[in-house]
Amino acid sequence: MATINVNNLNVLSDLHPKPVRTFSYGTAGFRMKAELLDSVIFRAGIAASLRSKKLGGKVIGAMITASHNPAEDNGVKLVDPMGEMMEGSWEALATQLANAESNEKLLEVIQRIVSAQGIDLATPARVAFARDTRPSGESLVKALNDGLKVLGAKGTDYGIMTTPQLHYITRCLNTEGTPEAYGEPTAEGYYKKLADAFKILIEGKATPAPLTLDCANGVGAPKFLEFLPYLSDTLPVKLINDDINDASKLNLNAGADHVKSHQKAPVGLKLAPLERYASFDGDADRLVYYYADEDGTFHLLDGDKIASLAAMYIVDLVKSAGVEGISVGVVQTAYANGASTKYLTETLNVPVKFACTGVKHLHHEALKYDVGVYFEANGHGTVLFSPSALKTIFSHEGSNPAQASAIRSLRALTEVINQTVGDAFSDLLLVEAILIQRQWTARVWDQAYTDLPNRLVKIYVQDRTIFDTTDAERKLVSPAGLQAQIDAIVKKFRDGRAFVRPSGTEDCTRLYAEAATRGECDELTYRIAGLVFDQAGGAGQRPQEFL
Ligand code: G16
Repeated sequence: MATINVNNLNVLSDLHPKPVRTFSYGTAGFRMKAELLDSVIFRAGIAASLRSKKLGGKVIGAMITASHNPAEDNGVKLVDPMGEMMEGSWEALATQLANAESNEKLLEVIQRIVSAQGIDLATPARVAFARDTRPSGESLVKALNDGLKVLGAKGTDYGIMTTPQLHYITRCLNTEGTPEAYGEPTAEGYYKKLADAFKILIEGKATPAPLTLDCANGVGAPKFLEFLPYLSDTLPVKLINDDINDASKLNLNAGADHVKSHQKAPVGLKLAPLERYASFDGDADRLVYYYADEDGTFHLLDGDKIASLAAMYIVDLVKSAGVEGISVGVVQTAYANGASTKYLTETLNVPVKFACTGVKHLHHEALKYDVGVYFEANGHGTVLFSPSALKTIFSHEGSNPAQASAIRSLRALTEVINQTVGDAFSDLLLVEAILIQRQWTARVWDQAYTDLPNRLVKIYVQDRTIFDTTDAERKLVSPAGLQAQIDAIVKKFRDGRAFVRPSGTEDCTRLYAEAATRGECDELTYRIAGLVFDQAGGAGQRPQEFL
């Protein structure tokens, strides 16, 4: 029976001392100021090794990124073998490893996990990892590598990649040579898979007008440039905010999170009427679209609009293909605009389920449908096809040319969509393919339903851990009494809805509000933001009016 080399552990752990601080695995992994992360990433390497051993040597992914956060932050997301976010129960184990106060305690936690999980330490462990463009990534990779050495795991460094590329590669490595083989485990394999499927989806259609793509000055920029040749001029795209050499620009007044939160164009972009624009976030797992109408009014096409477009298209395609018994459902969070839920359930007649914030929660709900469309309003999401749906789609040929063509499109759809996790490249191709097939502009897409005016804002407080929620994060249970005060304000606004929850990725709380008109929504937002700031230890400047 293999044992832990304690001397090796001590030597390596001494290189990555733990600061006096408590860490927790948040909405998407550990995430904070990069200077605090060295020991956390080292221990995440141990967590990934243990998880791999537990799963019989399957490859676990580790992505070093802080996604939409500012440049000085960083983090790590751990990826399970099929490319999905690591199982919830292991987040607690990773947290215990991160918080062990000394080498002795760290050894104790490892031993406890080994025994509780029935792990055979002799099982080999494999970990695939990559990082985004943040300068801190390089030294954090060293910490991760040291973590892998503790239990002798084999690490493979995929260099700089988008988060969804690493998720894709993890699944490919684990399914290689099996009937579920997902693709070639390389960036090239990823590009080819997506581009080939996209070309099938748009066969015979005219090339669209150019898309302007804001890359948040993040990893999406060099990677999309690398990807473009595979599309062979089928999709004209002009990149902006593509400077990865000046790290301070990452996500700064640019990218999907900025556009969604501020509901305006990113820095350096003047919107031409009725042209279409899109933004990635810093690690290219989120996507939002937008356009301005003739009078310059800004229109956002966020994750809810993408989910609605995808659901509409898939429902139509399933019907046209004449395939029986494929249920389509959508998963949203409390951030979903009320108008989108109404459109999905009442116009498209598709069931909608709600999950807590975090794609990991939505993903698991979406697995319950044959075709599960899941999107967060912030533009993070994808579509999952169940094994039985795939079997049906790939075993039917259709009894007439129209059905055969719909089946061909459905098959291509299963390939263009990254089924491991929300992926801005793949989602962009999905949206573009639908718009091209329908010959729709962004405005026509937008007309499916009208969003209730809404705001998503950050409120900075001294200690966000005093916030606790219930009811899928829609109600506060603490600070005591605050929810009742929020309810009293919301009641005064037509179609008013609002909730406050602590962020799991940033040191702030988030407030979402919607109401019948823009003016009422802004007033509602302002009043609740002020209330929370005053009653719950606001930090820095009191929230300004949102006009
Ligand atoms: C991550 C998660 C998303 C979540 C977002 C914000 O996104 O993957 O599911 O919506 O954080 O979470 P919170 O409101 O808890 O801060 P990303 O793109 O930053 O990895």
